[in-house]
Amino acid sequence: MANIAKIFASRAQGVLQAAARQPQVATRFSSSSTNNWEYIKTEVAGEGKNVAVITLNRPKALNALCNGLMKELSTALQQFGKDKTISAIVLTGSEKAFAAGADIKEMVGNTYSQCIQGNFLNDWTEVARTQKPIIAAVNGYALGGGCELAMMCDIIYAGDKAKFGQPEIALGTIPGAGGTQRLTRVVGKSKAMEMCLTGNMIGAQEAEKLGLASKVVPADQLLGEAVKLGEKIGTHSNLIVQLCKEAVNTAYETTLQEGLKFERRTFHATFSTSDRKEGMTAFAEKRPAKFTNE
Ligand code: CO8
Repeated sequence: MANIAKIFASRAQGVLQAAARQPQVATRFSSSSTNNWEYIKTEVAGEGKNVAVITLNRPKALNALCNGLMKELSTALQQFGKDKTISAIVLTGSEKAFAAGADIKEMVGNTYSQCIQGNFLNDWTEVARTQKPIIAAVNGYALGGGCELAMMCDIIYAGDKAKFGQPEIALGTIPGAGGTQRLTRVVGKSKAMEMCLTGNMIGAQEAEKLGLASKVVPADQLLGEAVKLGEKIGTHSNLIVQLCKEAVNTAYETTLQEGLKFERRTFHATFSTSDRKEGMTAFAEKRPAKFTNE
């Protein structure tokens, strides 16, 4: 037993030393967008230029999510989704607002039949459909559809002044893109009910305490931290990251027994990949893995 413990300890030390030898990545941005976006900005960031950054860019309306913005966001996500050089995507807004919700002025005149026949909200599903990991970097207001958009992402990092809320009730409507569903799964019924029925906002610290955000950082460091997280994810096999994301998401969408079965089968499936073989071989040989996403 003692020998086994020693072998594990020495292997673990080897891996940690190998990790420590890896160069520290400096975060930098380069504008490489070729699209003429009206409502968003796109860039690639990170030492390996493998993290896409999508910035909601409608500052005068606090990034209210109008149809045009949601269409551009969908298109950008599809483009980065297909781009093999991109390992992770960061979605962010401005210092004042991640997004203050769906565009109230745009939808004020909508009728029920227009909502149904125009498939209102259809462009909102792309974020949740994206196979690559998406990190929401939330500064300022994330309200209504803005909070829902952040919750569609895989990980939320919050700036220390971020505010989350579902204020639709004050407008005579209810959340329509996951506010009553995703929020309840994350923070539990009592808190979700309180937020949805009062419209009260919660701050970044409380969001972290509730598990809505996984980290709170000073506002001016938020984007850098989110990109660093994307880079860290990008050091692993993109293929296995995708499978892992799918398995975690399955926990939200099915029963425990079905989820465990899906996880087990997906785990088995990793044994058909070169990257699983490389990852374990590299561990045994005490060297960093070279993943090929195959
Ligand atoms: N829609 C349209 N315009 C907005 C929105 C919005 N959601 N939020 C802010 N704006 C506009 C304001 O009208 C104002 O424009 P203008 O200068 O032309 O008057 C500008 O942004 C700046 O806003 P304020 O002057 O109000 O800024 P303050 O700092 O005083 O207040 C607040 C900031 C508290 C965020 C305030 O703007 C506010 O309460 N906004 C509305 C928040 C809200 O109710 N969000 C929920 C919207 S409904 C929704 O999201 C439903 C989602 C359902 C699914 C998706 C459907 C598509």
